[in-house]
Amino acid sequence: MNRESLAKLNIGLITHVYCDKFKSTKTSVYLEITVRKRKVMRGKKRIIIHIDMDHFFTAVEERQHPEFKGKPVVVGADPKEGKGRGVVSTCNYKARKFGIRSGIPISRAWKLCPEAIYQPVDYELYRKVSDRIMRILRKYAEKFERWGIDEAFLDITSRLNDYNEAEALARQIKKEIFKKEELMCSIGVGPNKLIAKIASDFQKPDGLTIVEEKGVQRFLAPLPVRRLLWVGRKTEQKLKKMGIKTIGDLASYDPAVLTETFGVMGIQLHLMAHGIDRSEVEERREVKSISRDLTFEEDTADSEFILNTLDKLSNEVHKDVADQKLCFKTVTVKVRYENFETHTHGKTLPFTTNRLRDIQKTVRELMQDYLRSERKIRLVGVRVSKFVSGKKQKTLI
Ligand code: TTP
Ligand code: MG
Repeated sequence: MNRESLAKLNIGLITHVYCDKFKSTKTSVYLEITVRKRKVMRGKKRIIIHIDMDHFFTAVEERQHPEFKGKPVVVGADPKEGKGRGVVSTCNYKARKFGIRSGIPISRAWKLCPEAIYQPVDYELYRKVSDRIMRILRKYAEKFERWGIDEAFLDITSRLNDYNEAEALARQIKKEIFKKEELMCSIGVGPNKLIAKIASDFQKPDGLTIVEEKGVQRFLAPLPVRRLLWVGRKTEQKLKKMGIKTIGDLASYDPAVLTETFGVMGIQLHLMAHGIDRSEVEERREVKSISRDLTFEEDTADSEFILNTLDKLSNEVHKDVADQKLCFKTVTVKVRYENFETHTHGKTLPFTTNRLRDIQKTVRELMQDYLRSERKIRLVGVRVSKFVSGKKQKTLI
């Protein structure tokens, strides 16, 4: 595909881009991206709040166990005195001082801080707490969007007049969450979701960061590109090789080269670096997928054992699905071999269902290819997705 058609395709795909002009010649393609002032100015400028709970799982554990106070706490797999094989879900700020982070092997966490308190993951409890927090938040906004287990966006434009009022509201939200749940959160306030989210992460824990539209560029410029949504480690490395470390570097980079290098995401990167994000705060299905993973005590090629484990994981997933009165269409398995090579394989059923046996049967079917080889498996997982609410479901048992 040549540069011109690539860029045209990109424009077609990114429907929310504010693109007034698109110019292209044989040798250069560039997008002139300007905010459509007419349209934006006609309406009131948006004020968006993003709330993210501080070290959520461990904060809930600390609340349940006052004796943990002041100690490093890690929630995740059993460390088994350094021989454990799962990962850290999260840890409190005291444990972060030792270098522990979400996602690192639990064995490494143990090496970094054997004296920390290690707690298993209690999803059911965290979900209940999360549901209560979301109920508190929802009432503050006309438009509310739960973004994950411990974060949400609120569009408060229609209820407030300016950023002073937004600041007062943010403080009130913090106060109410603390009073009712004894938990702390960090809040970001900004002209769109992107800025609000980056702002909530800016001063953690117990932070409140307000970025008005006129201060967006100044706020973003010194931050590392990794702070932008969708910039993962790989993109970060690629940008680094291009000499782009900060969001300011990215903002001043030629968008044509970004598009050429990253395709559709190049435009997105350019827009994000300029703090542009038109996406709406919208209520949507609260969960996109429900999953459970398990790392085996020892790598194994024992088919029966693996399938029995998957049945148990299916059972746990099903419990969550039933609790939330959901019906699903897609079932996916995850397999990680001993060399960490990881595969996911999914199947969309021709019907929607909420039955355990549909999960178990599909999982067993999907696993067949992976069990034929003698390769040892380290981790397996089950995920269901493509939900419809149980209430809307007509074709159930
Ligand atoms: P985060 O909000 O990313 O992390 P956090 O709330 O623990 O810490 P912070 O104060 O920096 O916001 O994630 C919310 C919860 O999601 C977290 O408490 C545990 C869970 N989680 C995982 O299980 N695995 C992960 O890799 C991450 C990042 C989070
Ligand atoms: Mg959090």
